[in-house]
Amino acid sequence: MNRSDFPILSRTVYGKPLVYLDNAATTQKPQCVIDAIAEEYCSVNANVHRGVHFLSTQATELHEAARERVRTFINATSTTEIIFTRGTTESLNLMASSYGDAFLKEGDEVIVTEMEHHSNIVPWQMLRERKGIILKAVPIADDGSLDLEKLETLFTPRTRLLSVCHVSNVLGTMNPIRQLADIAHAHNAHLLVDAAQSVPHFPVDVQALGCDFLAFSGHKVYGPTGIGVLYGREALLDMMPPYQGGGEMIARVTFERTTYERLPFKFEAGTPDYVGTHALAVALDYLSAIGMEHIHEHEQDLTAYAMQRLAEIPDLQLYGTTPTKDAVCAFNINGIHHLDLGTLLDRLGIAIRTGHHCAQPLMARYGVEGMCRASFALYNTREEIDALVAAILRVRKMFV
Ligand code: C6P
Repeated sequence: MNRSDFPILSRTVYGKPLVYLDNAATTQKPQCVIDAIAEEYCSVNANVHRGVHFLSTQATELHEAARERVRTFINATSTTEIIFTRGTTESLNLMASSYGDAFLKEGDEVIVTEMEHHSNIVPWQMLRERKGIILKAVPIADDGSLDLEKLETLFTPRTRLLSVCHVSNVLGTMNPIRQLADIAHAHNAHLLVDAAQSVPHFPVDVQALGCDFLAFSGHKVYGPTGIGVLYGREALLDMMPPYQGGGEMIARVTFERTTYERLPFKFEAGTPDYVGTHALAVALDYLSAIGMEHIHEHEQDLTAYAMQRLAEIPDLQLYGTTPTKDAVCAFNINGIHHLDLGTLLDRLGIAIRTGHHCAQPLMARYGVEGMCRASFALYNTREEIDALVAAILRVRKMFV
């Protein structure tokens, strides 16, 4: 993997080389993505789907080509199934709102898991307040794997949706999505996948997974911030009402009645982030050129190496120890507060995330307030993991 494609990786912090291990929060951007943003503003910029003029047509072509690029990247059957949003969070809020309106009545049930990010919990709780739906959470085992037996017992005839992360942003657990799709469908429920932490790391094929909906963020997949995707099966999206009203999403407006645009525009009110969509497509091209299988292999090696090296540190507790685990290592060290450890590592040039990782119910499950988390990307190296371990040992000496 070519680190020199990522300009930020050559900078120093506090006079130390940057060791960036906070990739689950956001990934760094390759030069081609940065250039794509600058070039579009320099030479193409115009609003899309509106003008007949040259620039608007060109910007629209780039924007719709990006939709096709996303389609091929996740192997959706049609671009009508690719909705651009601001990110995973907005995709999941769109689901709670529109899917909630179309498919959920008072007393209907949505099942999530104990390892969900707040983005896949809070929108359903807000819907519960509005509509009186029932929200259930599948428990996890100590190693961070889903309790599939328990999951089966949570389904009732009122269960409409199972909504799960593909990969946990804290534990790194890779959930068996194909199996979960089969379980959900056997109970006449739909499956929504929060793929924020899987699309950046390995090939994701929505048809092979058998999911009904899938969400991810551009900024975690080496693209820009402020752009994301919701994939949905066309037949289901067709049955869902718009999420927001305004320009772009209408067919005809009178004061008496408004009709809506066809898919996917029905869900895309307002000027879209067309520079973001193009830059996202450039990021996906960059990943495809390297090969998602190749990236996965590299990150699996880093994850296994990091787990092994971290386990050598005395008093270190690892969270998430399933064999099917990817790109994330969460840990605490007895006697050192996670914020202190993160702050001191930062002074040594090492960026990790500390805190509750937007997964407070998961922290409660493990009886902690927070954790440290190192998370990997295609440009990380075993040497950086060695640097992390050496720095942790150095900090630990200050406390024992
Ligand atoms: N997790 C992390 O450090 P947004 O913020 O919309 O791009 O993504 C939200 C989100 C949803 N689901 C999962 C599994 C996630 O990991 C995230 C984002 C970051 O873990 C920031 S909190």
